[in-house]
Amino acid sequence: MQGVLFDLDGVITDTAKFHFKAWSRLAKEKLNVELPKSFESDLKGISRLDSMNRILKFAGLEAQYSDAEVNQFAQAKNELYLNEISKLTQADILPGIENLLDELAANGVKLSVASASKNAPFILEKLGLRQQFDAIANPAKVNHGKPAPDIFIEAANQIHVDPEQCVGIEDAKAGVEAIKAAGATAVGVGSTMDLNEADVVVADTSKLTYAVLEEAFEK
Ligand code: B16
Ligand code: MG
Repeated sequence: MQGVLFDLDGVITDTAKFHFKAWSRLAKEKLNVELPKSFESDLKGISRLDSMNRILKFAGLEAQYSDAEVNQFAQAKNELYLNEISKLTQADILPGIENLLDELAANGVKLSVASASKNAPFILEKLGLRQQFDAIANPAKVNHGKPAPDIFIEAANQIHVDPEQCVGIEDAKAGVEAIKAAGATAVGVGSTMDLNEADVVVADTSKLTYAVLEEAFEK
């Protein structure tokens, strides 16, 4: 294992609740629609614009707005979201992650972020983790979102490691599919039922160690 490719939301920190809060407010205020709680997990790993389009579809409003209006809604959601994540601190790092990053670095493993979020650099800065990573893949540079492999391939390219020599860590089904499609080893965080395509699944981030990742890689 020469590289580890990290998803952000749900692996390094839990931003899904802030995404949901911002999307719910946007949907209520601009579309007069109440989003069901299931959207919190359904939008995991899905890009901002794809999320917006899914919400419009749910509301039965997909043909009602121009591209410019849809973009404006997505931008308004991001402003609400930025307000939430500006409060993030080191205390919001998920359990076990700081230890894992130290262990991996001590073993000479390169670390890269493969998040769909354009806010990833800002979030890592807020968490005090920006310097721990060798690279952050830019989602604006890739053609297809998860479950396509693009962002994981880009994250591996950024650290100059072949995806086959990397382990990817994900909490979303679309993300696990993306890791496998990139040719890397997939470690899932969450329920085995949702993440059945992963090579190894752990229940939560506190179970992520160098040994678990190395074992998944050697499997
Ligand atoms: P932004 P991940 C994803 O992060 C989130 O899970 C998803 O809900 C969000 O819409 C997407 O990032 C885009 O985020 O609006 O900040 O660019 O799980 O890929 O780390
Ligand atoms: Mg995620």
